[in-house]
Amino acid sequence: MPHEVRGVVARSKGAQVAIETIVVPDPGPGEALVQVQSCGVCHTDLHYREGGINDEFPFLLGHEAAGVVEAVGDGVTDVAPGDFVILNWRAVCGQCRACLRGRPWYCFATHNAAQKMTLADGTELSPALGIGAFAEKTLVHAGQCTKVNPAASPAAAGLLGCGVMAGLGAAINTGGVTRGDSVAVIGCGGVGDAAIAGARLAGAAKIIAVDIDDRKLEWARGFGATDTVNSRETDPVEAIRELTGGHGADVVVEAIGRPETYEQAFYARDLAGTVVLVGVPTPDMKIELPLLEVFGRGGSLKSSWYGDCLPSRDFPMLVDLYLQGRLDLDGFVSETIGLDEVEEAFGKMERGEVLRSVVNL
Ligand code: PAD
Ligand code: ZN
Repeated sequence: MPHEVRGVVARSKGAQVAIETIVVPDPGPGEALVQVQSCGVCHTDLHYREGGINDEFPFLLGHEAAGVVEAVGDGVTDVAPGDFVILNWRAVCGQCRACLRGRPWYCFATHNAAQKMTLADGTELSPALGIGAFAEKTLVHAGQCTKVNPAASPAAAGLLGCGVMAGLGAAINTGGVTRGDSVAVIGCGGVGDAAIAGARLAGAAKIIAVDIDDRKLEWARGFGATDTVNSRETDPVEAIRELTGGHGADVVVEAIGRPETYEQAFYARDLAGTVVLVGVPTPDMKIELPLLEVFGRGGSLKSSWYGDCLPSRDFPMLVDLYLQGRLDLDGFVSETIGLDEVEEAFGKMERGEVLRSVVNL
């Protein structure tokens, strides 16, 4: 029997989102039906609504979620009804060339549910990042459910499902930040602050937060920034060099996705340092750099998708660190809201008033 639930749908490009009745099928082979408890509002949901990802409207938004498995389809053995899970958008296939090379965090053929959720009239929905969790229930591939300790609050745990994992992983997994490193993070929204928290967890000695908003810099200190730079007032490249003995930082994380801030990151790193781009640019953006500088500075220029995370490895570990009080996930939850407040939350996000608004269901 299909389930009729409420969900937040973006019908067409730029139109305000609205709550609609969603029809969720029972799980087929390899699938899981999840009762969503919390789902964070991420920038990517807004990108979907604006048609910035693709044109496959209508979208069922929401993808940064935690909940309880209600039912599973045939052949599912890793999760069972009653399990507390974080939903992920990297259900690795185990068979693509990245998986076969032992690098499943680059998996090129991740799994999603085979069946479609629909509107009441049968119109097929495109779930954001293959999840669609601004809904009372959602249908995913069982591999998209990562079991974690149920002692964690769903609002905090769910954030590991996207933005916080992306930032933490950009620092730890992609950037390889380690004990004693100097790290600079440009852009201190939810993703940048998570990179700061990740750098602190990894033992970085100096963590420089850069933003154009003093309120964001204040929050960044709370997550572990040792120094802050308002780049509206101060040249961030000069400031980062000054704070690192004139050299630049070992690892610079760009968490905005703009050419000018990428360029700052490029010049603010030490020789042989690492730049990690985790901010998502738009298709029109271009960057020009002297090739001799690219060569002469050595080191590496990397980009980070989903923090190069492996959900089965990283989510349970990070939830445990959270429960031990070593990772402040609650600090990312600026407010909890209802399903009917997602549109308002987009506004707050754009005005920089929140790190994360989290829908509680
Ligand atoms: P956000 O809008 O909350 O944060 C962006 C921050 O950048 C804000 O604090 C701004 O004040 C600051 N900022 C803006 N312009 C500048 C500037 N010129 N100089 C300095 N600071 C500036 O977004 P977010 O933290 O949720 O997301 C950040 C990016 O990460 C965004 O592009 C998002 O799409 C991307 C993202 N990537 C992944 C991934 O897998 N790579 C996952 C999730 C989100
Ligand atoms: Zn996201």
